[in-house]
Amino acid sequence: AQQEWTYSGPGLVESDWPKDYPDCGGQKQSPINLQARLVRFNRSLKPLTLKGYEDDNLEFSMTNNGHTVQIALPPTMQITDSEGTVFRAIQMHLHWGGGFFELSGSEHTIDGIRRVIEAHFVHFNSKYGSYDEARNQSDGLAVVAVLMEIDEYAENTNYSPIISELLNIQYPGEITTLTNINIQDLFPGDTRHYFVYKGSLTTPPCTENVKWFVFQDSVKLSKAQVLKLENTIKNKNNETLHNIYRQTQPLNQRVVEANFP
Ligand code: SG7
Ligand code: ZN
Repeated sequence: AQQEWTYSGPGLVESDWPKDYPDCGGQKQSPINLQARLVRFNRSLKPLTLKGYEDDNLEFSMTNNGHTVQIALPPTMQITDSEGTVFRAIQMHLHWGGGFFELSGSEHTIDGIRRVIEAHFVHFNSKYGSYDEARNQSDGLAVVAVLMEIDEYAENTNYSPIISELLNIQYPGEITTLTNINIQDLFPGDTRHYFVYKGSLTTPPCTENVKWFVFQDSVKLSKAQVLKLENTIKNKNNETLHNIYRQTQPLNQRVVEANFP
């Protein structure tokens, strides 16, 4: 029987993921350190086109799945990449740090610096009929990553609907409904510039079929908003979820591109 995966235990700890999930030991894993010196500037990469994201009359379910908080997104929300490939949304979730030392908890780092929070918007290639069909295809997935930082006292009201519902999903399996939220507003104001590379899911099964887009610009949350996220959500052992990010993985033969110098 497979043990439940975790970051630091009890259960299958990060360094042991490859024992039960062989792809986690692969050569194209995520996250990575985005090292400016090694990034290839490609001026022909166009900005992502977002469609269906701006609709603000929708309701979304948000759940605590024991590993993170996750918001279900409809397939009508889609991104088109520079090559014209259309990816449909399935969900967004967050990675954070916290704990006694108030550590940062993003998954990607930039020149070795970890940001406070990282949001992942998971998409599947629209040439497949559903996420389940796409999930094991080599060109199946795309994840758009938003890095977040602290702006001490400035509440980010775009994120307030999420933060204020967290108390209703403290425990794994709990589910709540978000209203009055605009998903496009969860992205940075300027989404033109991004890093792009080929990698994997950052959790088991670590499938190496993810086209990663990491926006250059970050989003800012107030200190109070960050602390509420870091200190509210519990796992199934009734422990507060802290530092739910994977260590950066070797770049190996890959090249990271960016559409900004
Ligand atoms: C989070 O990250 C969850 C997972 C997600 C995983 O733990 O949101 O989603 C579910 C449905 O549990 O796994 C397959 C999948 O989306 C890895 O996603 S990530 O690579 O973007 N971090
Ligand atoms: Zn993630």
